Amino acid sequence: MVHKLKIVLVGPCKAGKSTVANFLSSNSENSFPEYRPTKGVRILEFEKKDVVGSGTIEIELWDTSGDHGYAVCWPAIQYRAHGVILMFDPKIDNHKSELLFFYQAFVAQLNLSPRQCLIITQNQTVNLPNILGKICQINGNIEKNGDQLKSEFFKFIDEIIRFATISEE
Ligand SMILES: Nc1nc2c(ncn2[C@@H]2O[C@H](COP(=O)(O)OP(=O)(O)OP(=O)(O)O)[C@@H](O)[C@H]2O)c(=O)[nH]1
Ligand SMILES: [Mg+2]
Repeated sequence: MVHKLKIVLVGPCKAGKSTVANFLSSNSENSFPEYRPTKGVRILEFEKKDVVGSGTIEIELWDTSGDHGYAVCWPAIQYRAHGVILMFDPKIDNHKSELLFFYQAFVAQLNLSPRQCLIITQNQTVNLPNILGKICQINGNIEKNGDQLKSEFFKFIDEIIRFATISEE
């Protein structure tokens, strides 16, 4: 039985990772302060109640920096991760190629199934290269799509729990 899930949130700088991580982990109202780059990684802990077969489970959301200068920390960040969320902003030049880079560096590196992976696209959903086609993609706009973003995130968590439980058996 899984009681703690480690989910790693990766993607280029300014993709909106920390903003979305704050929104998903708290019940507070949305706020969009000025952009402040994450230094290395922040770990946000929160609970999901009433998980079938597990009761309450603890979620560790690892909100990483998009700065490749922290790549020396990536093996520690990847260690025993149950799932990866990729985030990017299609309006920013080079974010699509960065997305593929982070896919290779995290999802492929960890040999994860598409079910253990989620793509959050800032403000919209877009067509993605075939290699990412099996991964569920959701709109990360908090003001317009906040409720759905939260419910899709928790559906993703349920899917990972199911996957982790089956793998343990
Ligand atoms: N209005 C609005 N602004 C957003 C939303 N999501 C992110 N932003 C803004 O977009 C910028 C992105 O900042 P962060 O979330 O810190 O970006 P990050 O991906 O964590 O960047 P690094 O930590 O440097 O890797 C911030 O200025 C946010 O306020 C959103 O849903 N709505
Ligand atoms: Mg950040």
